[in-house]
Amino acid sequence: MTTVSKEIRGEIAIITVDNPPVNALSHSVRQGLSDHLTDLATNDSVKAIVIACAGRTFIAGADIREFGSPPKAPHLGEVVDQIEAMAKPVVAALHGTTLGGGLEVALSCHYRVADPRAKVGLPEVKLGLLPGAGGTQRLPRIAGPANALDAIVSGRHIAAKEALNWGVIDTIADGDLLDAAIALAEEKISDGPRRTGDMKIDASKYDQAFFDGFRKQVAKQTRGYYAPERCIQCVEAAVKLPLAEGLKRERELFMDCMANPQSRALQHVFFAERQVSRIPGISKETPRRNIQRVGIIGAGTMGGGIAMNFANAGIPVTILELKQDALEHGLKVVRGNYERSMKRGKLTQDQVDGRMAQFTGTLKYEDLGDCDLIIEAVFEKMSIKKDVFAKLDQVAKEGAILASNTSYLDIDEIAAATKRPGDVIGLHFFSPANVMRLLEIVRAEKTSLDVLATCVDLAKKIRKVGVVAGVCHGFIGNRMLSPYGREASLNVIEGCRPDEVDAALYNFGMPMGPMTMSDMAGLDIGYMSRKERGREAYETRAYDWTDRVVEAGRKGLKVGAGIYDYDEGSRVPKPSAFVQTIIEEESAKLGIVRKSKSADEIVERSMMALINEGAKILGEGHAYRASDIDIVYINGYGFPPYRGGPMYYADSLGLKAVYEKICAFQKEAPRWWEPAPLLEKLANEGKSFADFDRENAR
Ligand code: T1G
Repeated sequence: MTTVSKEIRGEIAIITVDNPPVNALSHSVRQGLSDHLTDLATNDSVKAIVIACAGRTFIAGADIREFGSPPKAPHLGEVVDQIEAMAKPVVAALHGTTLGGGLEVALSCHYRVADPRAKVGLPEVKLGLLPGAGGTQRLPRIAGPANALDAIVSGRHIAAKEALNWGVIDTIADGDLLDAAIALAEEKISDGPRRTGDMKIDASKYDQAFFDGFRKQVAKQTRGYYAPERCIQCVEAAVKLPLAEGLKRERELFMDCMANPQSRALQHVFFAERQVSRIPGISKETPRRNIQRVGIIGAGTMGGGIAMNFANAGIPVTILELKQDALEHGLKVVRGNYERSMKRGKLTQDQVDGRMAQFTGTLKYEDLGDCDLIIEAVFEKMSIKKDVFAKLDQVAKEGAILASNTSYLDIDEIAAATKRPGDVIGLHFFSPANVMRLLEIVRAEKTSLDVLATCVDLAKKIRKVGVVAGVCHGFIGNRMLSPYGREASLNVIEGCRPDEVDAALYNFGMPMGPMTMSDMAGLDIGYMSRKERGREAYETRAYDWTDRVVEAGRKGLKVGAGIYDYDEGSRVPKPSAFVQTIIEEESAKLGIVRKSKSADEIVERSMMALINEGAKILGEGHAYRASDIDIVYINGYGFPPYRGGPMYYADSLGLKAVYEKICAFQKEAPRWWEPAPLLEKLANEGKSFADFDRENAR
């Protein structure tokens, strides 16, 4: 199939790229563009050229699937330079998401027109890279270094209107995009080419203080990442150097990022995130249920947050509470969330009102009778969940999907409380539910395929990353969190201070340490769960000290004291002498001679526990892929994406080394460190989790 075609209309030539699904700049596209441009350069009857794309979007970037294989000429940089050097005006017609190399192609054109809904961006940094075909040199020239730094270091999508204000596009099409592009091309015949590369930057306005100020501004969000600093250095080069030298510098820094392990890890995450919706037995032909209205039981933090996801997607919501004041409070919190977004400029008043108009509040279960999906977000107690589902069995219409938001309870047991177990599924949202992208879709034993398929599609519709998990205590994420936290806690009782453990894991790349996270979540949740399960069910050495903290009334941040002290109104954790005394007393009771550990030892112990549990989950079939587990941990728990996720990280260490480390830990604590059988098998076969995923490709 020809990926690049050409047609001539009067004096205008139209080059069309057609390389589904996103017109990526595969070799055939680069070759096609170059050949047609060479041909048109000498065609005197053609006075101007339009470059457009078929399908859903203008070019969305280099073909990521070609990374890792030796690049084939013509290289993108050569094509981009060829476009800019054309003697006749070249106009880009932008629609969809013009990203990465696609925007670099557009910037090398002389003029640009966009569909009103078009977006542009340079998201290479999200792949551990930087725009490597002139984007870091041309965007600062046309939009200014400040906007260029914003776009290149954040990788965000920029709407057409903002791009127009930046000068990145010349006009927004009013009507047919191609017609507008042809009209612009005709108009520019007399002006001739306007080369972005020739535009000048007033270097005096962008001194070292400007760049260092930007570095400070983005330090928090780019912590641990390799590419952002190189992106900034490229823009510095654009300010200081002529185009040719700047392009050379960009090439050097691009290759530097490409060679850094973070880029492969981030590319792994990119594809892994797109794998999660591939479910065995589900195809495009699998029937789906039509979700027109959603019922939410519980208008608390979780219920309200969950409901917002559907309202945001334009799906009407009926939200049920037991008491009027709780219902009103819940809806008030939801409105407050939207109004905060409005204050940040993310929503207009009309949009806030439109979202709120999607909500119907009720105190009566009967009012859920017209819902196609009902999600309960009530108290995390099995008896209460079963009551709710028994009631739903009475009131829900035939074919309604009944979902529990439980974070670890047994969905099979909940389903058994109904006469329609095939309609029951787990939809585990992560708090805050209207913000966190992760959704664990828990497939119970009797969940029917069309219910599962419907929920996998629905996750995308509400802009969540939906990962299918099997029924086990804690599903994927919380089940792995448990040993990770246990080992962190044991480090404390054996000699480390809580803040030492937190600092080690924070510096590894976690968003916060496990002690701080426990204080934020509330220590009483784990405390009650342990009391319910009994001392036989858990490692008492790890938790007797935290139980004493709770029994001293220190439930965490919410009461202003937990493992850490907190100043009035502050969320900043401060080491607590009171808690340190409890820790040392508990160590003494256990006859432990306290010994601190290095940051590497602290990280290794928690990471090995995390990986081992992930391997158990994978081996037991409660996750379809190791890469799914990576996506859960990145999106639900903030595992640093530039390390690819816990399973990818294990592969980077080598499974043999991981297995040996776990065996060493097992010698000290046999009960808690049983190596996952799948890990042992892969280690002995010299394989990786990636091999497992390839061999079990769904
Ligand atoms: N290369 C190859 N395949 C790609 C691709 C790409 N750039 N982008 C998307 N796909 C595939 C994706 O794997 C999926 O495949 C299908 O297209 C639909 O994607 C030199 C070096 C464009 C916003 O980083 O952000 O240019 O699973 O499910 O949700 O400076 O895809 O169907 O088989 O995501 O509508 C820079 C990455 C590259 C853009 C569409 N560009 N893509 O989102 O669909 S580096 C990017 C996206 C670069 C130059 C540098 C999104 C999208 P399959 P999808 P979507």
